Order: sequence, then C-alpha cells, then structure tokens
Amino acid sequence: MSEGVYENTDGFEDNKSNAMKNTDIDGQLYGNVGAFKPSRSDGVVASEPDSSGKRCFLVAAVCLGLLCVLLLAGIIGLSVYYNRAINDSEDKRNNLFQSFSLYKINATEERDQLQTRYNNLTRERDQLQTRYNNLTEEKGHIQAKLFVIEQYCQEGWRYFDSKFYFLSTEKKTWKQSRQDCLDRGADLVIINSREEQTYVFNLHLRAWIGLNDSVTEGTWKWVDGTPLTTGYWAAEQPDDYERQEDCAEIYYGQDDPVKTWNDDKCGTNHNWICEKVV
Ligand SMILES: [Ca+2]
Ligand SMILES: [Ca+2]
Ligand SMILES: [Ca+2]
Repeated sequence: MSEGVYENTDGFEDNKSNAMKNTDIDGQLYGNVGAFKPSRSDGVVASEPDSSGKRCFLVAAVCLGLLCVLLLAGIIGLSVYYNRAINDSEDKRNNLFQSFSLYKINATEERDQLQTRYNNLTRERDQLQTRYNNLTEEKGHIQAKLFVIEQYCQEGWRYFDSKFYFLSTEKKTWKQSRQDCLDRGADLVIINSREEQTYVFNLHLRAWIGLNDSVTEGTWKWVDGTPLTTGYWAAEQPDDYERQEDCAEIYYGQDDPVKTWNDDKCGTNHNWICEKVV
C-alpha cells in the first residue's frame, strides 16, 4: 500500500507534462476551473488567473447580486401593493356595507312613512266616501222636502221652520176657523216660541190662534190639549171683558211684537191662521 502511495507521490513530482496529464484528481478538482486557467501555448498551466477572467466573474457576481436585490425589491413591492390592495378592498367593502345598511334603514323608514300615509289616505277616503253617501242621502231628503214645500206653496201655504202656515182670506168665528183648519189636515196655530210669535206677528193679520179658556176660566189651553206656559199677551190682557172672552187672537198693530195677544168673544168673526207639520 505504501508503494501505491509513493507511486502516486511520484506522479506529483514536479513534472509539468505529467501534471497536465494527471486527470484523476486534478481534472476533477480543477476541471471547471481549468476553463479560467487556460494553458499556455507551451502546455504550462498558469499559476494565477488572468485579469479578464476575474473581471468576468466579478461582473457575473455583481449582476447576480443586483438581480437578487431587484428580485427582493420586487417581492417587497408586490407585498406592499398586495397588502394595500387588500386593505383598500376591505375598506371599500366596509364602506359599501355601511352604505347598504344606511340605505336599508332609510328605505325601511320611508316604507313605514309611506305605509302610514297610505293608511291615513285610506281612512280619509273612507270618511269622504261616508260623507259623500250621507250628503247624497241628505240631498235626496232635501229634494223630497223641496218638492213637498213647492206643492204646499202652490196651494197657498207658507213655510217657516219646518212648518206650514195657512192665512185665511175670510173671517169666521173661532170654532168655524178651527174647523176649516181641520178640514185642511191642520189646526189653529200653536205658538211654541218667541221666533214663531214674531213670524206670526209679521203676517200682519188680526187672526184667531189655537188658544182658549172655554173649559175653565183663566186656564188657557192650546188646541192640542197642552197648557199655556209662555204667553205673549198685550198690556192688560187677557181681561175676559164682560166675562165673555174665552178665545185668543193675535192682534197686529201693537208696538211690541211679543205683546200682541188679546182674549175676545169666540163668536166674533176674524181671520185665522192654520199650522201644519208635514
Ligand atoms: Ca207652532
Ligand atoms: Ca175667558
Ligand atoms: Ca180682551
């Protein structure tokens, strides 16, 4: 074995031609480097690389370094851009979500307001419809009433406060006058209020009214049997003159329209006023 070692040692003797031929070890270690160690034309290996080889190696290393730097910078730039894009996307999504939520709230409020307004309009429409129906019904009643009034007026009646009044052109006793009213489906006028008293007074008649104390002297009753509660007697009336005056008349010509009644003899002939409720 030692011989083998020394044999190889012999191979490493400073023999330049053998060194180039020894490819077992040197060829493996410096095979690639050999490209940077070109042999001289005379077959002697250069002990130091020439300056052009170093330059190429440095240029390649610098280029590789710059490439790495650029690649790293690109990766960093892409990472920053990517993170920023993600953040922007999240911000946009959040803003969009907030906008949608706000829109949803506003839309809901507007919908509720419209629903409330619709309900109010529906209620108002129903009220107007009811009012229209009532007015239509009332119109029918008024038309019927006007028709009746027109018919009675054509027969000589006068209309006041939902009552009809007939003024006679003849003069008769109180009893005959009442019979005429009964024949017309009415009766001698019963004065129920100050307004009715004024209206009858303004008819400018001296006429019988439906009031007498024939049954009991001093107890005045209307023709429908109701007792007199409010009288519009003239001054010093009723006086039952000569104890014969038991029928009431309204006497036009007095100054005060609510002091115009007088008791007179029932057999006296006067005009008369009938009243009828239709
Ligand atoms: Ca009356
Ligand atoms: Ca009397
Ligand atoms: Ca009298």
